[in-house]
Amino acid sequence: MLAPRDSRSRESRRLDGLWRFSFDHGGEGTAGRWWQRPLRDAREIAVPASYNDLVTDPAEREHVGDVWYQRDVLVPASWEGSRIVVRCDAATHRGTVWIGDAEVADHAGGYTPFEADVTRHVRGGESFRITIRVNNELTLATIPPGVISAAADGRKKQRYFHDFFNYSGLHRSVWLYKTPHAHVADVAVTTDLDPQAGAGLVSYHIDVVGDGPTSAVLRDAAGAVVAEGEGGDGVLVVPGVRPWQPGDPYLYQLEVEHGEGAEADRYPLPVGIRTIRVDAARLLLNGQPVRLRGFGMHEDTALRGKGHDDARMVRDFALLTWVGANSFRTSHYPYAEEVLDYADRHGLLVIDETPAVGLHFSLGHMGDPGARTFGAGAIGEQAQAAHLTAIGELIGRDRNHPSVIAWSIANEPDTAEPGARGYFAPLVSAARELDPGRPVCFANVATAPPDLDVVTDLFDLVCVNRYYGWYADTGDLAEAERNLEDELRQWARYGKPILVTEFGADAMSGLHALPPTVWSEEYQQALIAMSLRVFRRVPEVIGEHVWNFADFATAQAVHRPGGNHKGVFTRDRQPKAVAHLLRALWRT
Ligand code: BDP
Repeated sequence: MLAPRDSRSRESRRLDGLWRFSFDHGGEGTAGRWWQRPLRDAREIAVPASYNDLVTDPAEREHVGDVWYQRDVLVPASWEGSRIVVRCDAATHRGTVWIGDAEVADHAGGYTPFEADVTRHVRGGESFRITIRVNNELTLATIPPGVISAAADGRKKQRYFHDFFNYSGLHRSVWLYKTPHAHVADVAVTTDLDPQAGAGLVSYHIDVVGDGPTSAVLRDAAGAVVAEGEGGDGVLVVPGVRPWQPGDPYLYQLEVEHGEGAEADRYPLPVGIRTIRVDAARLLLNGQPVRLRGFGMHEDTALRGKGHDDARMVRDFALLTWVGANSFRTSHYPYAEEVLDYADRHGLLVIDETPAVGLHFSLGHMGDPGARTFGAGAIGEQAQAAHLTAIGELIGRDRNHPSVIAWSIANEPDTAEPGARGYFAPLVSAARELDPGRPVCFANVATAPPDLDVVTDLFDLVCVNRYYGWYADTGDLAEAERNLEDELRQWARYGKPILVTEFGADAMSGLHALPPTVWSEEYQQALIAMSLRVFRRVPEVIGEHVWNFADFATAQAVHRPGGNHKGVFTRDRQPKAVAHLLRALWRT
């Protein structure tokens, strides 16, 4: 799905700001048709933002069910006669949209966009009422999964199996945009390099609606035309190509056109020309081995929760550069498209993850000992269908980003359970079919080591989350060092690149201990230093992503004092001691 972009033929407006807002504690809004009139007793709330940390009542912060957003929108008079679309970048976890009295869209999946053609419901120069119902319930049919129960007073209670707070609401922009009726509906681009000829290849496929010719023009960053093509499919040859890579994230601009003459629709798409390939135990970017240094991250800040915020994004990327990182994983859901655009422009490599987190019902403090995950009554056909949709929407949204180098289709599923193989095999095939060009991976959990895991051979990379020295061998870094190396050497037998997608320790900023003990900044530093030493002794390890970039909010739990403190940076993005160590090691 194409992100809204302005051009000669397209114009867009973000409907960000204050919306009317109501909690639907009694679950009455749908039967009461709340979209048909101004919301009663509404307060104002900010969009984009999670609503949870903007309120003061615990029952509202932890609300499970529907909330309602509403506002009036004026359509510019000059848009009359155009095709008009409403788009919602993220409604977590389900969004339903009404324009006036008409339902125009309903979408499950909290981190991918959806849109509706609303041309027949609105008029240029007039206002309309938009109402969005957002539901945050997680069940065995959703990705991520959860279980809902009833409290004694009748309130719904949400349980989930992942370690970040279930922030809810309109987390990203809502848009109104216009295009011509005959328009570019979608564009898919893949790129290749011909080193002998020193040329780049840009293959494109354009989906259109309506009559008229279709064409594509590729310009360099200075605006000079480097190649042109006619028709909806083609391969553009770029002599003297300047490949996209960290340190030199050079972007060409593809302008796709469809329709007649001055009325034609134009869609501009930045294109980075690069290749990514797995060759035995090496990951090759533009034919050269690449080593990944970076983090698993979260979209998480005080007050805004998971609401996208350009200020946070700019600060996060400044810190990534400062610390010497070249990559990150969008743990544990697709991030805002603005983040990927920014990564494209700044040369960061991204492992792009679906929201399939918590598919492990017996895991540690979040699960129940012995609980089964895969099969009827648990993660069954409905969840698998939702997971498949999530993979399709992730790839459909992000496939044109040069920064995205791999798809991670799940985090820490219970892949020691035999049922995991039947569950994952079709999902991996679907991902490969949708994008034959990028490696497919998932992040393996500690309870599924090489002798128990049943799915790793299906994937291109071995990605492991390991907490030796923290959840295992707590406080004993000598033992942790032996066990970590021993396990990585077992994974090396797959002959595939190994990326350690998580390792780390909680550290309370300002807590010091010599000799180092758990929860101190010194212990976090010692554990990470130990882990990096081990990774450098195992040649198949091609990357290290510390968990986590910054401290983040979780569900309330006795072992999570104010959230998860495995951040290398605090939640307000200041360095802990370990940040300086990483900077010294990564920037050399
Ligand atoms: C892993 C999860 C991650 C958690 C982390 C932790 O992948 O989401 O936050 O452990 O416990 O199990 O800190």
